[in-house]
Amino acid sequence: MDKIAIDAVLNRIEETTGQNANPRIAAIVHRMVRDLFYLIEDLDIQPEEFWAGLNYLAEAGRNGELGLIAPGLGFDHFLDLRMDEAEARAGINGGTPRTIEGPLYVAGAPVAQGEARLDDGTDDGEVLVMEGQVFDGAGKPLRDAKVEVWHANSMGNYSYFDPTQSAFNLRRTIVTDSEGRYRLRSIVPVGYSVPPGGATDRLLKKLDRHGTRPAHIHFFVSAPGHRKLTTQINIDGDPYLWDDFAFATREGLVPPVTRVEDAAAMQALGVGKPFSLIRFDFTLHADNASVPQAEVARQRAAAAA
Ligand code: MBD
Ligand code: FE
Repeated sequence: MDKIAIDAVLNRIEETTGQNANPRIAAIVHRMVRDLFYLIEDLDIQPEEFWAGLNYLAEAGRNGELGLIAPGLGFDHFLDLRMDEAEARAGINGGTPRTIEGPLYVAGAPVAQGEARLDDGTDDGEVLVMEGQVFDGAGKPLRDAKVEVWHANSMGNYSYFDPTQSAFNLRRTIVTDSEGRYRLRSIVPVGYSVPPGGATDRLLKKLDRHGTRPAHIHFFVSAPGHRKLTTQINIDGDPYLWDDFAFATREGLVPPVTRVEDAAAMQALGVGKPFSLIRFDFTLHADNASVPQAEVARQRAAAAA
């Protein structure tokens, strides 16, 4: 069709919008419909392709996979880059880089003061100790900061979504001590892969892509008067480190991993084998009214601790 005819039908559709419409929603819907009409025209989308696409999205929604398709197509990372840019425009620079939350956080994890063991003892993976401090932008330690941490087990699966794991396995909230310190003992995670044969996997295969993330650990770090940080660290050496299906690996989020084989250190930890040690500090920005808040409201799973 020519542009005049397409715009004519688009205008007819938009004109049905009532006086009391929500202006933001109306603007978004008009723009989305317009862009999709032109996509149909420009790519000569056939009716069967249109319905296949609609039913694909419906299935992905029913199976809870939209939260995987979004990062797989780069949307989550794009939103991060836009937030980075908004902060830079407001003069907010430096600090620990953000990276995507992903769809696998569960609210309500047990809270511990200063340090916590995250694993329930059933995973034979390599023991991990991770420790560090939370600082403000001036380098002052933040006491009573909340370090919410969650990660996959050595099969790449997350508790709650993987019902074979105990409740809140590999999930905790750690409150920093008077020097802003946190410390955790856990097991080294393995990278997550999207469910085989699911909507995300099938889409990625059509694109000749994989659906694997490098091994990573998620964090929300928050303190009163400061912007909430959503980030991850990666386990260095993972073959997918810079080949993440969710595009979330960033410079500054790949700390060195030290292998500790010292007998006294192993004894102090109560482990009879070498373990991995990661030191990582977080730096938060002060609250700033001239930029959208960093905390993002979205639907999340919640369970009772
Ligand atoms: C994950 O573990 C994850 O962190 C993201 C972003 C997407 C899917 C699984
Ligand atoms: Fe993850």
